[in-house]
Amino acid sequence: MGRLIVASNRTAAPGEDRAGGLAVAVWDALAERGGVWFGWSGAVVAQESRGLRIFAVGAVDFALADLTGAEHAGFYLGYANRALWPVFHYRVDLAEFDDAAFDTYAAVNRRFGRLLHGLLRRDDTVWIHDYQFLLLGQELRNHGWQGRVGFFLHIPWPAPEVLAALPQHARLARGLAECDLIGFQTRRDVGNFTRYMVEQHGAEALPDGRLRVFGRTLRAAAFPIGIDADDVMRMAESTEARAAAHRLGRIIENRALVIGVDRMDYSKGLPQRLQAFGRLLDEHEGLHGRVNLLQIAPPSRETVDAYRDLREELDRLTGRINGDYSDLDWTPIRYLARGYPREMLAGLYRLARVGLVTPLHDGMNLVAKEYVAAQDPADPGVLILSHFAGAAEAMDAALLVNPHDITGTADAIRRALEMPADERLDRWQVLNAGVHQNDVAAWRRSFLAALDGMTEAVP
Ligand code: ADQ
Repeated sequence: MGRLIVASNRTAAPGEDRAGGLAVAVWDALAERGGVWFGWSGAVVAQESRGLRIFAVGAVDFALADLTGAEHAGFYLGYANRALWPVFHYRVDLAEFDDAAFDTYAAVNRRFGRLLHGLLRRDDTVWIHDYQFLLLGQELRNHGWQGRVGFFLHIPWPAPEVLAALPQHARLARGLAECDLIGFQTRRDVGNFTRYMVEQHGAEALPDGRLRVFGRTLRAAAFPIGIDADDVMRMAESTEARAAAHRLGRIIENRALVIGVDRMDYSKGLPQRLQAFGRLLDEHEGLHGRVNLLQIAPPSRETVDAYRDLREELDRLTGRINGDYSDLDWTPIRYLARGYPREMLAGLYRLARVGLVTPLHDGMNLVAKEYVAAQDPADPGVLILSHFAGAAEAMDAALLVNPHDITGTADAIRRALEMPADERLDRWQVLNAGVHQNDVAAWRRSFLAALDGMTEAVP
């Protein structure tokens, strides 16, 4: 079996955060098979250095390219984060359609495609990740690459009516179709993708489930990503986890804890979540002084305006709710705009009676799975999960909510707080079994098995 070549915008090269589930999964796959992890170095440099930095870490070779300032602005901050991210998360209103940014996006995919192609050997398998590299497969083909190319999209594939708003959607779809296997988080994404290809590009569904489009045959399928559940369970019992739970526990005393943990992003439904908690307090005086919301949300992409606006909105909402309800010895919302080590998070998940995961749209949402895996099996908490998280497709033993329905979400929090122990346990056992069974190792194995099993790499 040939080498595995993974291409992703960020890698787990030394100095990067290697603790995330995806980093671990990709790392294991590369270590098992031998291979190369190709991507952006994270550095933004002057025009001169445009080659690859190649070095080995154990069995894994890294091949990293820098971005110039103009590339970083147009490709990453521009097209990827100001156009693709909002449209794919149904926020066409926040998207900025800038032709020049798209040109830079295409040019970076072209340059990275050339660099990546230079690394490839005949029997390698290429696995491209996410929305930054929708055109990378096509660039490899342009250089004559005929081997297998897989692609996995970590974010949702939106409904065709929404995607059609993106001026370059057809160009992107044409490029993506050069991949042999296109993996999505959910069946809903596969359905949206298939319908888009059929309606917009006349794709034909073949009897074996593959799609014939743009003169190529490809397969689209769902591979829901998981976490390293054993590792999260272990972390939740670590000294660091216990210390974090103890530190917070001293302050909240015997009040029930509701926890939210998210990258600060408008897709995560944070204002609606705070409003729902506010509504809970509006409607249930009996809960005053008896419940706390801990929201951890480290800012991300702060140079993009929409993210600065979100930060201000969250500051304002927290201030208002705390202003309305705080007492001498109780502040209802603790809002921490920073990241924490994963062990500490696991300890806080375990302490929390309720895990509140209410994105407006999310490819999967790993926090939902981490919350479940971190629970005390003898006394687990309750997961409240948005219908619009990819995770909801397989986690219907959670309390599922529509995050736009503020009253409905507030009711779900109350129900979770009052849930009898036997129901909590029943629901958690179902969720936990799924999280362990469909873990991140199962995800990468099933994707790579499907890709390896594709006999006709190129029609
Ligand atoms: P993200 O949008 O980043 O990922 P998510 O799946 O929730 O969202 O993963 C976030 C990760 O960051 C989790 O592992 C979480 O523990 C960690 N994290 C979040 N807040 C943190 C904090 N304050 N401190 C430390 N760690 C924190 C994208 C897609 C998702 C998809 C993943 C994986 O948007 O839908 O699930 O990729 O495919």
